[in-house]
Amino acid sequence: MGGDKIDLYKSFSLLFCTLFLLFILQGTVAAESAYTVDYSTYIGDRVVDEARDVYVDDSGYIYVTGSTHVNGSKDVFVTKFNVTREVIYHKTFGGPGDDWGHRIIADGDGYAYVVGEISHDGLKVADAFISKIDPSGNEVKRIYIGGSGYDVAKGLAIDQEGNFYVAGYTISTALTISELEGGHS
Ligand SMILES: [Ca+2]
Repeated sequence: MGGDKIDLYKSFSLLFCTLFLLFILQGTVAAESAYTVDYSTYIGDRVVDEARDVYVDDSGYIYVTGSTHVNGSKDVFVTKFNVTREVIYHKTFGGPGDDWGHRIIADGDGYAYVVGEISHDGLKVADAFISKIDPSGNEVKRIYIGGSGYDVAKGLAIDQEGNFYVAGYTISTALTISELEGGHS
């Protein structure tokens, strides 16, 4: 991963995401002609990668998630930037199939929480998941939510008491919740 790599084919989504974020941060845009780009970068390599969500915490750290190619399949990625746009960490994880991070948020202590879909344990269809990433980029917890069908989490929120709310969709008739034991990447 290199913050200064240039690959026009795969980075459009992240570029759009970044630009959108920076428009909001500037907060002084009066007209379309006044838009300026404060910063843009690329994440990934020479295959199609896609950023799906971006979040800025109260300290100005920026968190991005989506999907990137790793060893022949798509994996979830989580990238954190500091206020000067330096990469704090870039981590990937997932199963043998195609995996996605769809939504990311962070708490006041710098922990990031990402939801999406992961095909794990040889499953041909994905389960929804929620992962907790510590401030250094280590995945400290992953919980699967799924059944026999395709399950995906696309929305995430935390209330003031630390309760998590996950939204998504499923074609399973019953859902179970299980925590990944060890093997965090
Ligand atoms: Ca994968």
